[in-house]
Amino acid sequence: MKKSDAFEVNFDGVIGPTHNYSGLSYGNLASVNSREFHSNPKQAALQGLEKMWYLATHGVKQALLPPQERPHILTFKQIGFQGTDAEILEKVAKTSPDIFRACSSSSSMWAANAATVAPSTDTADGKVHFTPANLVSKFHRAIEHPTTSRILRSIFSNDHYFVHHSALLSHSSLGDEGAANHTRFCTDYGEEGIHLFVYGRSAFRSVSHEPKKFPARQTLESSQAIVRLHQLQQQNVVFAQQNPEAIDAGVFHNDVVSVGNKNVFFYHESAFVSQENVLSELNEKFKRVSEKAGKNVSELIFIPVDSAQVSLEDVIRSYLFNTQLIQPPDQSGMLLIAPKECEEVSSVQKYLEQLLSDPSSPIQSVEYFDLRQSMQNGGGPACLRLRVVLNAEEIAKSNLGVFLNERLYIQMTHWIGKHYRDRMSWEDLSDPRLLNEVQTALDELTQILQLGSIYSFQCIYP
Ligand code: SUG
Repeated sequence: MKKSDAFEVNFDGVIGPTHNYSGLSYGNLASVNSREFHSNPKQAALQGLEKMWYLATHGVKQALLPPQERPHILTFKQIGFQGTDAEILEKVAKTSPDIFRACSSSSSMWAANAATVAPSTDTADGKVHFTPANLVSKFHRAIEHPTTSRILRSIFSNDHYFVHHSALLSHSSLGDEGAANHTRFCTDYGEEGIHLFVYGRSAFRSVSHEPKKFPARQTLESSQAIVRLHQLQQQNVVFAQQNPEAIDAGVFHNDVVSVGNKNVFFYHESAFVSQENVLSELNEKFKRVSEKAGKNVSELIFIPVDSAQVSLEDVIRSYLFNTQLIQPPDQSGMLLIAPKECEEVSSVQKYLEQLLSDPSSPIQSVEYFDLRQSMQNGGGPACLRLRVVLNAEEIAKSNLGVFLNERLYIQMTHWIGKHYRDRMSWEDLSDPRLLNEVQTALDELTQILQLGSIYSFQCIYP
């Protein structure tokens, strides 16, 4: 098998049937500002599916991750609620509405936070490594990893090719938000890559400065643990601290201020502490692997955006960097998958116009998507996908039932149409019939995707 027979596969989280706005993520401005809005789960799921289908029809390998079961009865039981499922739901909704909301979020849709992944070209044992993110910083997200782990193990079940680690210890010192704070650079997907790990604070070491207002979710120690678990070479790794001012402005994950693909890095000037050092270390390390691969590409291409062009506030309003930077096989230049908000924020629209008119820019086109249902919770195009670099043999050993093709696209459109509500308010969320609707839908989905039993209502999993 040629090394270059490797692909970046985008695994998008299917937006779940309880998608709603509960204002659960302090530090994420969109989430807090949308609290109490009515959501439309059906529209949300179709918006996500349209993005996936666009990429699939442009030759990009696209797969999907199923939503998690919500409301999460198991968590209610673990914290002492007793009775039948219907009795538990009623009790929690009446006595602990905040816990009810936290356990009803469809937040697993933001697959960039599902896990961190290392491709087999970069790991000492030559296998693909997965570590689900513990997401300890937010209660509603900290309950995701056991199911995430089962889903990943079910898709990548062959232990000759795939290694699954448990989520890191659920303690704030090891706060891990997954691939949202990780970027891999390479000359080709099948060649050795450089891994950029971005953290917001250190649990044990004093770092130059930390955010004053909003929480820094990722720690240096968790990123270091992932590097060890995934058997990455230190010479191929760069650690960078996220700029605390950016976190305080609402940049709760690094993928809100930067995005990279292959040899291109697109970022805001206020992304990192000691930005110049971070960039030069990245470039030095990239040059080494590039020379090793014997490629013409020897330097990273940096596309910085400064505050005079686009302010940090506009970055957060538009999600300019929460875009997907894609190399479609049918195009020479790179394509940016952007949310519609980028067309609506004038500084960003102007910036993108200039970028595209520059013939030397590696980014040659932009496609805008209406992902408003997700965006209102702070989740743009890049949040919705987990990138997994796989070679052709590894793809063949994966569960192909989750890879999007025309048949699955049609099945998913019908499935969403059949099972999803088009409005979700607090009354809808606490409607006792919702649980049964969700379980029926998810049970059918596991059959469509050939995943076996992954939900606790299907078996005795914790
Ligand atoms: O963790 N929002 C998510 C958004 C995650 C975006 N992901 C990336 N940047 N990769 C979060 O803050 C809001 C849920 C609510 O408020 O109902 C929420 O969880």
